[in-house]
Amino acid sequence: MKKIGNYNRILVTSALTYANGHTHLGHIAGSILPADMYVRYLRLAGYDVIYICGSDEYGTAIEMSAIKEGITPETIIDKYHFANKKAYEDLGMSFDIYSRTSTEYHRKASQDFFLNLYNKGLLSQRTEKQLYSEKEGRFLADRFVIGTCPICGFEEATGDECENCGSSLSPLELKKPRSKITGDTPVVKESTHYYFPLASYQDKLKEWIESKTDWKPNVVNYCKGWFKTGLKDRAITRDLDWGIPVPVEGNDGKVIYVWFEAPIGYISNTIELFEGRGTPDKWKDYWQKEDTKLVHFLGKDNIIFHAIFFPAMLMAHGDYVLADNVPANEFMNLEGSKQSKSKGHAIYVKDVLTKFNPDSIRYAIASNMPENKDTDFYFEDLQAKNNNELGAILGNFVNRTFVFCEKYFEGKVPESGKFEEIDSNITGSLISYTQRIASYYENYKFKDALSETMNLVRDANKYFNDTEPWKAVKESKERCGTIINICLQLCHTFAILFNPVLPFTSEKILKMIGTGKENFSWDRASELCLKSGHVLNKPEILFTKIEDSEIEF
Ligand code: B3M
Ligand code: ZN
Repeated sequence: MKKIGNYNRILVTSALTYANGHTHLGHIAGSILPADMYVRYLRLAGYDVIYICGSDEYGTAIEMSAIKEGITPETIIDKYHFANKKAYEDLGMSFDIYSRTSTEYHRKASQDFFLNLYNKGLLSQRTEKQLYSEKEGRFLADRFVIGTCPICGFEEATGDECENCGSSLSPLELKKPRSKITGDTPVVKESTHYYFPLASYQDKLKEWIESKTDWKPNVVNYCKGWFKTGLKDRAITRDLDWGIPVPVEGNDGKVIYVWFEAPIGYISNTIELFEGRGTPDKWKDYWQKEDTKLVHFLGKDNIIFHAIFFPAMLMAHGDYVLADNVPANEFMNLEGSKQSKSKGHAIYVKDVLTKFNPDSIRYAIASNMPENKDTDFYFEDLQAKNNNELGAILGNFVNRTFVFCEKYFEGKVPESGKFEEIDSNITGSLISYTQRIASYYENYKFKDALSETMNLVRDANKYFNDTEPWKAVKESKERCGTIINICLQLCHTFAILFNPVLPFTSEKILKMIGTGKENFSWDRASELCLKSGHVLNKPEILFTKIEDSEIEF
């Protein structure tokens, strides 16, 4: 297999989606689509890569939704796990596995991990004051309590984190705490919990992050901010009904904290993947060999857990590789304010898929991806991108090439004659285009990768216009054949280069060409792969126009 830097294989994860609601475009823009584009590119380029994702099914987010809907947590997770898995599939996400944290694999992996640290004497037990709701008869862990963030003053911070400033919090730090369910002011009561010694990892984490020269500035800056405040030890158990039991005797009624076990879900899902493939030990290559490149994709609200807390857990354990990169995205807001399933302010994937082509949705999000700052999603933008770019540039080029070939060359790839300068210019540009686009993908610059790919199609349209095949066909059939041969070669190139962002369209173009996947790799995108005389299939329309009435809600 091909090496990427010093690495022999790549392990890509996207933040696990809480199975307490339908997945929305914010998740797609933050962590799912960039990862999917990245792995699709890597596979085409011939790297050994696996892509792991799944549902996050424990924690107070799930228990809270169950209480609100008056059903059991099991019912909630079953409903949303399968709904979200399907929504992602329908949107073309190419996970190697989309599993869940309620599996036996995950229970075992999480408890083993906990015990590994416990047996090393790393976990201390501390009796601490906690918020307790007398009315509900429960401790108000994490999202069961809301209040004002002590760092930024945001009034709706939850007991585990502030979604406004990204700080990780504990319930007692909140000002004006109140129960999320009843609104009551809680009392303080004591409980005993296990603590992870995060503070003692600060120096090691800092050194590790400072050694990273290619991390995005937004991610590094968040981390620097937390180091400045000083990392604190964190409780990793909770008094809750829903969760993975603490695997140490004398802890009845206590479960492992969700942010301790959820990232272990990446590991347990990898174990399940290779078990299913009949090579049960192979997961270790990806997690335990130093020549693995581990990359976590996520939204900015999850940076602390992937760049600080999980790496510290992995350091403490000692058997695992650490992330090579954590290319977190900012948020994609919905016409000006944050998409949030808890607030019902979001565009759900399942809904948008009933109206629009999945590739148009992917393209609109990718071209507006919040790589360095928050962006906004507008339906007008989806319409404009679909009509003016996908339809008018890509669809138009492919369509006119095929229609022309059908009309004048009986739908067969014509012979190519001697190249003129204009021919050599466009075919010669393919090597530098594919190298440039590859480098954008490898450096997590998805917007640039996409716009450069579209620039090549713009060049192709210009080539078609400048060579005027409709005139050439009258003057010299041979010259016209060369032009159409080149245009068809370019269609094959587009099927490859657009695969990361437009997988369905890529398949369609390939089907129209009818050569199968024999030359379907990144290296071949700069070559002229089609043989003259090859019989093409009938052209299909790639993108239909989105009318104004279709984006009125
Ligand atoms: N489920 C948080 C979220 O959906 C969480 C991510 C877990 S990644 C291990 O924002
Ligand atoms: Zn805050």
